[in-house]
Amino acid sequence: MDIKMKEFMDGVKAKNPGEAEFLQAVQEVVETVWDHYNANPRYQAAKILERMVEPERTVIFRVPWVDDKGEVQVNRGFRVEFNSAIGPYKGGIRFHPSVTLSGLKFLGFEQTFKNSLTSLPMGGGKGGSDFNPKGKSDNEIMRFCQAFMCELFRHIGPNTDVPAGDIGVGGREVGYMFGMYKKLANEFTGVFTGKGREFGGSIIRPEATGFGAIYFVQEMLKAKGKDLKGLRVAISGFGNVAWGAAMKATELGAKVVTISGPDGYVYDPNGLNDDKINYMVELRNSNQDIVSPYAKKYGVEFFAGKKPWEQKVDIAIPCAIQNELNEKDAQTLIDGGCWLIAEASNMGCTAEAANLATQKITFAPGKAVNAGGVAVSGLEMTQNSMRLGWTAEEVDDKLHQIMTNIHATCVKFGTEANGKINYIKGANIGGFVKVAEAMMAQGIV
Ligand code: 2IT
Repeated sequence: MDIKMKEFMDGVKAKNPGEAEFLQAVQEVVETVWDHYNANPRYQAAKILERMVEPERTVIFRVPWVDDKGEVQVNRGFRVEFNSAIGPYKGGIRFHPSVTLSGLKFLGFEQTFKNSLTSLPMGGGKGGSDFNPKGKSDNEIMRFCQAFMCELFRHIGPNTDVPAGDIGVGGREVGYMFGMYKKLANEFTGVFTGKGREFGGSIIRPEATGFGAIYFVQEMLKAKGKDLKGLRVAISGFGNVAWGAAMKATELGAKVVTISGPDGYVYDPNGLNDDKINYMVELRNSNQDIVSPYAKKYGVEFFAGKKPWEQKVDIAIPCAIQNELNEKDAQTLIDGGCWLIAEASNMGCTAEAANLATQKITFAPGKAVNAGGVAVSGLEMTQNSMRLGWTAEEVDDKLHQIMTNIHATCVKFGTEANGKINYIKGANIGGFVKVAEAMMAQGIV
């Protein structure tokens, strides 16, 4: 490692002790933008990277609520407002027991580059809570969302910070949080995205992350002179992202042979179909966080406690959570003939897995692959500002165009001397340039 880069990273480590996920995300970006950064002394003079790795603001708050038994519960709430150089803070809210400040800082940091890649005017932010939705009643979910919003409402706004869903936060939770915001602020604004269609939500937003991921994979295949038809695809997860990706991949003729949950994974050699995809949604909505009933219903194999990366596939698309695919998994996939890994989850691969896949096969990072979700959130903000709603076709066309453009950006900044596309480098430099230039223009703030 370059000595100056090591010094830089040592400084970040000293300031953020123990924040493994955040440091992992920073390291990946710093490694890939370093040469570009050094070639621009004015960036260094303005300490652009030093400022970029420091969130503009972090809010941490107590979320007390009462469960169905009348017992008081206390969770921790967060909002990391990372960077507002190119637009209001924008990013999802995650409810998951694994949520920590480090996790949300990594997500907010990644979101800044991802949102820049979409070309829409959105800064980066992320929030959430260690609240575990598993097994909670609808009333408990509502009370928690309301308690969470009782504090968060004073920090957000349609021109300040616009949250959305993420793991554990879907249309229902966004609805409850939006309702409480509206009551407290006494304003009907587009302060959230992923809203219900009846109150300003964009058509295609639920599908957007998964659809966008497959549009991006299509572009990756096109660059290789291939297409999706007949390819075997391993997907992990069974939530919103997995659902959209499975639907679009299946529609385009691929065979999606796995889905997974915290309990293990299902191997379905015939591939998913509409009926099975609908059942996946039913499973998710049951709040039980298990996929094993799928295997029982469709008479296929279930592998308890395992991840789907041991199956022989052409393409692997992690759609669940960070670091769900490690170096050993990547090696197993490659040994089984897999030739493309596209992260639809945020930082779905460990650094070692991502590097191995970049060297040996073709790899694309989450901030490019999954940007379709936040891109359609950006389009929802546009529609809210115009007080108009576009048709499914209009939104889908725009989403498709944005994903094609992000791929072109990766090609522009990531093509190596040997002609290979380094998507990590392409996405990081592509995302970095716009934020850096905006920060330069705005002075030391
Ligand atoms: O990780 C992500 O990009 C999201 N959870 C979506 C964020 C958004 O604001 O739509």
